[in-house]
Amino acid sequence: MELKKVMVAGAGRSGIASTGLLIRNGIHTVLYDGNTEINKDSIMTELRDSSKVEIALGELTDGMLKDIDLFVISPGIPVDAPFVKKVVEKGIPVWGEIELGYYFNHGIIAAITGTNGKTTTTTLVGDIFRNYREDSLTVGNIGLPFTRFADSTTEETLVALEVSSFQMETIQDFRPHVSAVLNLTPDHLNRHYTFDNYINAKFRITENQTEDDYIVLNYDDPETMNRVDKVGKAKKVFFSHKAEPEEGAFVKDGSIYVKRNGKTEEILEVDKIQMLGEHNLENVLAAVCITYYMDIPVKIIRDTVYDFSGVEHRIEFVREVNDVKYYNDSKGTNPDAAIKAIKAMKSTTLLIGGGYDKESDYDEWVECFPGKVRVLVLMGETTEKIANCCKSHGFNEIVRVDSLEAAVQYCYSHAKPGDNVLLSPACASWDMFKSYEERGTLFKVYVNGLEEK
Ligand code: UMA
Repeated sequence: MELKKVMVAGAGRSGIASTGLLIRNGIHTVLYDGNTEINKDSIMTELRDSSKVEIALGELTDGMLKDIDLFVISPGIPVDAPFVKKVVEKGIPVWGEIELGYYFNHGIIAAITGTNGKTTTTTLVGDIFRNYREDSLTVGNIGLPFTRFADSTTEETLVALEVSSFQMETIQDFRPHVSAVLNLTPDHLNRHYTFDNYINAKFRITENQTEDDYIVLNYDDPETMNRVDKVGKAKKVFFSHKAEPEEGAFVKDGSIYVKRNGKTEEILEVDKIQMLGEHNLENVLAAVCITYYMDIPVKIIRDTVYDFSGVEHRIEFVREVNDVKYYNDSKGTNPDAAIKAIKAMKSTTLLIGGGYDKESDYDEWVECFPGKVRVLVLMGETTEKIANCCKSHGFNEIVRVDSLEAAVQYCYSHAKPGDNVLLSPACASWDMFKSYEERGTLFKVYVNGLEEK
């Protein structure tokens, strides 16, 4: 397809990166956003070469779409948004930001999705890549848009790419060399409506792969394995900490092994992994599997895993004050992730939860409170929904606050020596914050401001 004039929708991180890529490649670009309050000048400054860019704000009109031969949407924009439907009706192709990046990419992609563990696994895979080859990238849903770097890749570049269900809804030819689906539990149902739609969006990651590619799947995850026969043409390899799959990574006698084409090789010792929790063992197994099948030497995989202590905002230890440990799990944006954080706590916990309503079901989360959570400090849009759920499960230790700072102050005054304070909201952040990163960063600022008594 010849790209002469492209419209990019959404002036967030992905939209600005996509616009930058297009203008770097000499393509006339219109950056569109529904929000009329956006500051055009600051976007123009960020884009540097602004001679090839127009910015259009407000309602999308027919006039704005004149001569547009491709419409690129940011992941936060639903494919059924009325303005996107209008574009489709006009016969203009609609790509997501990942598809645009793929169009300009030359590198070898390992794409990683799943409900939880994506960021940790992608970061670890990216670290292994970097220790093997300087020419490598860690990008995608992780927070650094793929389009920011896609056109600077060479055939040698190793790309660790985190992808979300939102991003997979809008691919066309996107074909990673290795794809990985880490696990599947209900999430983002306000956007995808049903769990099945959400799963189908995620499995599009395998759609264009061929026999020369690999699909890495979690052998222990029932929802993933239920669909194993319907998944793509690529060679399937598995990871498991409970069983020994025919092909892939597994745990035996305290070590991780990989079995490939009938040959088994020991990779590393489980005791030497620094990250807490069973879910992190799964993340390591996935990363081992992905990189081993990309022929990265075992020594590099092993040394990188031993060095890796986890990622920011994911069960991140912040500080100990008055014998109370504070953990930032702002990335616990759905009940499943938040359950994993509670399970990783070694003593009673004051839990800070609640936020943007993704229409999740909180029952399983609340069911794991007894014996672990002393008090739940609630904030944000989902406060009453979660409070009602707690009531129906007989959990009454609830406190309502109207800010994150107040939540931290409450925990500081009420925690007993030996307790943990855990921010793990089970909800997205978008009701009170720009992102989970902003929420986690502010939490750390408040915690770092607490004084020893
Ligand atoms: N907008 C419209 N119309 C709409 C909706 C949004 O014009 O109907 C505009 C908004 O006014 C705003 C822009 O779109 O200006 C925002 O775009 P965006 O929401 O796609 O945000 P980005 O900053 O581009 O961030 C996106 C991802 N955001 C989402 O998927 C919601 C980031 O994932 C990702 O890190 C980033 O691209 C870089 O690739 C965040 C996320 O929460 C971390 N992801 C979800 C998750 O992990 O669960 C999927």
